[in-house]
Amino acid sequence: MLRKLVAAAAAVSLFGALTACGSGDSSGAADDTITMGFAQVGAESGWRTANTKSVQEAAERAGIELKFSDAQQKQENQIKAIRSFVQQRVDVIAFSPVVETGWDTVLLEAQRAGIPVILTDRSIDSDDTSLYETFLGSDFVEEGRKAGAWLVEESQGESSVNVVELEGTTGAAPAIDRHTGFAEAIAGSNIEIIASQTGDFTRSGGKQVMEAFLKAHDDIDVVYSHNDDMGLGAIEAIEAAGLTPGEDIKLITVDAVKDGMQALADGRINFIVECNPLLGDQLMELAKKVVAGEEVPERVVVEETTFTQEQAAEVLPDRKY
Ligand code: GYE
Repeated sequence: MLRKLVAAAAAVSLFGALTACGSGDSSGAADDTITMGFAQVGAESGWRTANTKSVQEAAERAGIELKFSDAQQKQENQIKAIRSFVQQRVDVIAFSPVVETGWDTVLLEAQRAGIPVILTDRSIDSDDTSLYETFLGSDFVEEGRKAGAWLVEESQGESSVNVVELEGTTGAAPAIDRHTGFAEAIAGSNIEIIASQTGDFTRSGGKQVMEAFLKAHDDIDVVYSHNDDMGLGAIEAIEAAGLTPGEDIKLITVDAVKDGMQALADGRINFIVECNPLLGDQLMELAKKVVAGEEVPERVVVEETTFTQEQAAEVLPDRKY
């Protein structure tokens, strides 16, 4: 509400400025094309690559002009990108916050400039929900629960199960929530997380952390990885240690990108919880509504499933990403 008032005030003062200097054709204000500033996290994983492609292609289809920036997993870069979008007076800003906290100042700047913000993929942790119009993305806690529930089912009859956890980027919503959901699902069971460390959602990070885990523990039964890429890195470390992934050490991952699904079908991963990166079309639809001043839901949750090894083998030939 406040944002709309500020936007109206900004529009009035802009109009005033334009008429005062007697020209109105150079600002782009008369052009109907929507310009979106999109501040992406980076290119850390197969999921991210698929997400970027989806956003770029959907913008093209929707006739939205996209200003795209890659923050290389650094919050300061994303903040800079958002500031520059504000300066360029884009019509709408969409971004996937690399971490959950520390956004209020820059989002207030966007709000004061009358530029609506859409959160996509990851959310922020702020008391001020007027700083963004809507959040389009997955339920990461639910993803963690699905991973834990599968393991509880699988571990029936075992006396104890030792899990090592490869966490996503520290402070990122999917890392926090996937841990929370998993811990909730295994509570009171015979399953224990014996070590947990960040691999920053990258393949090399997953490999490095798994190498260290294997050196420190000789009783690892299961790897729970917050994404496929870190799991694929862990597979390399497990094989290098002379063990068989999927058998000696089981793996559960999240995402279901092609490389992950291939490893699942091949028996090197045991279970994958899907996280859908194809958010582009929904994002453009929301952007059009927000720019037109129409109501949008506060939260749009993406529907997702899970895959066993058999299911992966079935769907793999048609997998788009
Ligand atoms: O699971 C991971 C990526 O935010 C849901 O980020 C996304 C996560 C995804 O790096 O692969």
